[in-house]
Amino acid sequence: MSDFQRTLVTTALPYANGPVHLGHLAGVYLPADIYVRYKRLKGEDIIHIGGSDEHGVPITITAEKEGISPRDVVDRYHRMNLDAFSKCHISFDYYGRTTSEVHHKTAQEFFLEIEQKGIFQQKTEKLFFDTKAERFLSDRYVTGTCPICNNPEANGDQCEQCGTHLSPLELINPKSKLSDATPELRDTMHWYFPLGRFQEQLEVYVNEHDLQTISPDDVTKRIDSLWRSNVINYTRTWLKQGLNDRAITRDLSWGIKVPLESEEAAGKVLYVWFDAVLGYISFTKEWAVERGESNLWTSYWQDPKCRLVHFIGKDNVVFHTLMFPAILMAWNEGRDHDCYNLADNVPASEFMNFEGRKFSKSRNYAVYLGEFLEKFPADTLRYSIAMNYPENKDTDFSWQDFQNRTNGELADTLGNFIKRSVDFTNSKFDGVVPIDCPSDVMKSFTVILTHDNDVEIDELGNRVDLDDLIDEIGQAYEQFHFRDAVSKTMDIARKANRFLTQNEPWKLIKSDRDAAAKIMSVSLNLCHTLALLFYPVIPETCNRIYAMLGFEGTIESLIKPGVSLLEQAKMPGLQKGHKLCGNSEILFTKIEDSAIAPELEKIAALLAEAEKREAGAEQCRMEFKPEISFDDFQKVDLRVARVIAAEKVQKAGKLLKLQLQVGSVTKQVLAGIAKHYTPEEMIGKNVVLVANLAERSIRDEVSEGMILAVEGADGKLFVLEPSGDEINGKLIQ
Ligand code: B3M
Ligand code: ZN
Repeated sequence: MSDFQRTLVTTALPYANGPVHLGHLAGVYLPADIYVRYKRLKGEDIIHIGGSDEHGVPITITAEKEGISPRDVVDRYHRMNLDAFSKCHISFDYYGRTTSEVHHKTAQEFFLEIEQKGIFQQKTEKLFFDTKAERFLSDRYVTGTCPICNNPEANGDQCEQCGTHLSPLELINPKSKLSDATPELRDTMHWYFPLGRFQEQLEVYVNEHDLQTISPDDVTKRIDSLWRSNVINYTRTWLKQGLNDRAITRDLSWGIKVPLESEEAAGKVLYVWFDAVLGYISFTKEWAVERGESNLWTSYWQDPKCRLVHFIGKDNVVFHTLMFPAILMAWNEGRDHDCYNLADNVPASEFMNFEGRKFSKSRNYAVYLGEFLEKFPADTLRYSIAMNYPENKDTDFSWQDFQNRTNGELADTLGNFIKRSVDFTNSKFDGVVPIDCPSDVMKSFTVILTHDNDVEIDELGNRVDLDDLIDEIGQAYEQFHFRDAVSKTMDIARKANRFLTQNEPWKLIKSDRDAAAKIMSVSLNLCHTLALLFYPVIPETCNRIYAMLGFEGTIESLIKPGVSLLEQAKMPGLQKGHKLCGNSEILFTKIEDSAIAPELEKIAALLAEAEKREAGAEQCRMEFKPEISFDDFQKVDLRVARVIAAEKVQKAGKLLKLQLQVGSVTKQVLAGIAKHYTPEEMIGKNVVLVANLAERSIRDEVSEGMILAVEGADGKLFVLEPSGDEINGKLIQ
């Protein structure tokens, strides 16, 4: 396997602009915590760094809405999220904040390094300026009428009603959200990071992590470094389209100041994404200082023997597979020391839905982590969510599923097995392990049941040993298959439970006390094994099992560098004479229907609300525009045209510049379809052109008409394509 000596795990920094919900937990924080705990259990050197993303426009908007300062907003949610994470036993080694001094310095240091190398570009663009508030307005601060659906309250970046992504310049009657004033366009200069400059380097980097392109010799050696197909796909889509320059500064007051004295830099801050990813570095520095070894952070960032792993959701992939690596490449360029490692793996999750719907903070359809944990124990949630981990497709979490898993798997299987083993030993063997556990019996506990039909064999016809089962679990963790690892762990509990039930020590003891003693010593040792194996996912419960088994310290206290407790789980850990604590407890309380009934009611209400909203939207679509006369319609000149050339418009991610042949004339049209069609796909298509539309200019380009398209599911646009022979240039009527 790989020769990394330590691991740095980072988790996406949630915006300190709202509470984290179960979707966040499922996609990012829980899998990361499970992975980190698993590695710690193996005695490996690993740290988990996370924190709050405290910059960005949504935070200032919340502050303005509530009439408080951005600082108040981030203080509130930082505390709230940190508290929820800690209640959920997410064991960060450090949880920082991007408003910290160390972080501001770190981000500025990166900016200056890249600026001094002359890598940034500066470009002047036109941006709305609020003359009353004397501020440039970022997209979210502009509102106006949507040019697509006429919603009078569309945002400068997107229309919530029709879902279209917009630029503020496209809004009809734009207004500033700050003062209601009509903003004016002014020139503003910004720094751009030329992502395209790193295209080749990034391709080499991605190739090393893609099963399709990695050299065959490396596949087995670096199997844990291969990226999931979703991560590869998102990244490749970007690479294929060609990487563009990205603005990394903004005209805002809340954020990290551009660290230059020049007039141009005044009033500008770093773009929140440029600063946020660097938070991982700043927080590792702060962690090292807190430990009293201020240089220790370099062992995790600058020593190639450390493996960097980013846990994120699918919406953040390219920031972690392209932007952040490119920023680090820019830093590393021309240096032979203090170079940063690039991520070795980026296990990005798909989404976990709730009761069949996407979580949505803005629509108030969410279950927040902190609130959930006020009603139910963390471990039951952790287990259920781990079993629903959205590894390569979206999954769904429901109250029913939560209840079933808690009652059936945790309580009836795991809890029941542990309690029966301990109770029986307490009552019949004075709470003492009666004999040394025969390790061969423990190893093959799944087959000593002797009923032939109960023998567990794998597809190769081999007997399934405990060692093999544990190795498989380990492999699943190493490769980020969390659901697989946890369900295999539960399988061992199931087998252990069956071992106890089918061997019936309560009957056996009447005729053969030694035989019953043997069963109990194996069972108790399996309890010990399960406590270790389940530790990554339900740590609190495992510590309670440990206490019931008569151990003084917690499992954490057993963790030692270089000692694998996972290996120890394969062997008997309780020998003859070991005294249990003497009591037993119910590890998991079953969830009654009455406990989830109010939750189901709440969900039903939220769903009804959502449906009403959607029905409303549907109706709105059916409310036709005001009547026009036939003559009015006749004024519109619709023509069949053919796309003869197409290209992207620089700086306007949504626009394609199309050259259309309409009979003997050519016309240039800018169409907002770049997210839906590549230039190549458009060439050769017949389209419907509004040929007599007044000329408009967008982003310094002229558009001499428009082409017709319809919006399908998820906002995808479909261009109307008329078909027929020799129809080019013909009037549509
Ligand atoms: N705060 C976006 C998000 O929460 C952003 C992640 C930053 S990771 C460096 O989805
Ligand atoms: Zn709209």
